Amino acid sequence: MTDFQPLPEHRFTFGLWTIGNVGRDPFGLPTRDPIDPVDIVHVLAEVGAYGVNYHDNDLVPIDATLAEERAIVERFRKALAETGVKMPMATTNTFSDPIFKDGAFTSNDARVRAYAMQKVIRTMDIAVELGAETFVFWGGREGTETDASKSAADAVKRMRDAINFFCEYALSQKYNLRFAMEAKPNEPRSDLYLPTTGAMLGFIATLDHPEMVGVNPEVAHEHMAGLNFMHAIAQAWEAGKLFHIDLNDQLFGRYDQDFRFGSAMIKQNFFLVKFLEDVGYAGCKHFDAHAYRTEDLDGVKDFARGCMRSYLILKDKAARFNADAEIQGLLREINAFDGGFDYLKGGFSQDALEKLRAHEFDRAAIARRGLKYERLDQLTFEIITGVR
Ligand code: GLT
Ligand code: MN
Ligand code: MN
Repeated sequence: MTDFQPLPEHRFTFGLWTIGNVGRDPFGLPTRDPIDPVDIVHVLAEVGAYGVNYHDNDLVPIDATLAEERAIVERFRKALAETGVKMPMATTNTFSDPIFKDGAFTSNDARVRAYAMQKVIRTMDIAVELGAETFVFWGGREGTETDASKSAADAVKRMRDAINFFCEYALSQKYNLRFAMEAKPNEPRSDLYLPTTGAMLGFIATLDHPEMVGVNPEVAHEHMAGLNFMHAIAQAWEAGKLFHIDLNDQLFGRYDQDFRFGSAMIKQNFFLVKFLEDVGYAGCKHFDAHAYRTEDLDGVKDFARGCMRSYLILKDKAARFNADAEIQGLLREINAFDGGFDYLKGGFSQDALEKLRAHEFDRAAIARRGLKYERLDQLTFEIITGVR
């Protein structure tokens, strides 16, 4: 049994924009005051997080001079050193400023595309200086309201050109950085390009340096599309592409709510945590979420502690699932026939083909077999709810 205290080895991180979220929404003004990035670092140290992530403009205002930028970065670096909070992931804001109203890398305007690329390169330089290992791309404006405006195929090509350029830049500078692409189906654009983690994985395979690029899937973004997040994570993991993860929560089909991890879909969260723990995912677990608009700074701390505690509670539940004799017995029974047909495991051969052709299946008998998933799922529920 554990006391569910976050430890550095859990690699729990929060973005400056998550703790610093002021509670603005499309219908309402901020409900909290902005927090200085240095104070956010101290809040994260207080709640026991491992690290902080940031967008360039969470830290340095978009119109800061180079001298101002230097001073801000140095002050931030000092706060990291003082607290021991790490800065493992950075990203570029290519969505807030009006210049990005019709996209950044996919804009029809070459000036906008070039400006976005310059902004990324500047962010990358500082991020590396602060110790970043992962650089995220979330294309919040890379999409359309009307498809009369541009070719969707050109948009993908432009996106590819930009990412290829950044890979070459990182190689030319000998930066030890991995890129992680984050998909989202819509919001703030009506439709975003490359809308799911699966779409991102397909895109990455077409890059010049696919080995440098993976994904940063976010729970809420796949839930907005009604998809099973754990399945997306499993596909990314199996492909060696799970470079980072954005944990939060919300029900299917809603806007991007970015709720506290564990707050909405507990069973899905359980299978997600179980997957990450079973495979030994060792990357950062970033809570890309924010406190309800109702909260003050104490509520923000409750939110941050809640994200980490819920993860650790579900990790404990996953260990109970794995140690439960009845569940493991059922799983053995369910997989009892997994050992057959060994000759198919080596892939195609003339010999395998002939054996397969000649085999007579008792189709009806195989189909009649009960699979015990009702019992298994009930036991899972009882583990999660603490009855077992
Ligand atoms: C923004 C978005 C997130 C992305 C961040 C990275 S910014 O808050 O909703 O999902 O991960 O750019
Ligand atoms: Mn989100
Ligand atoms: Mn995110």
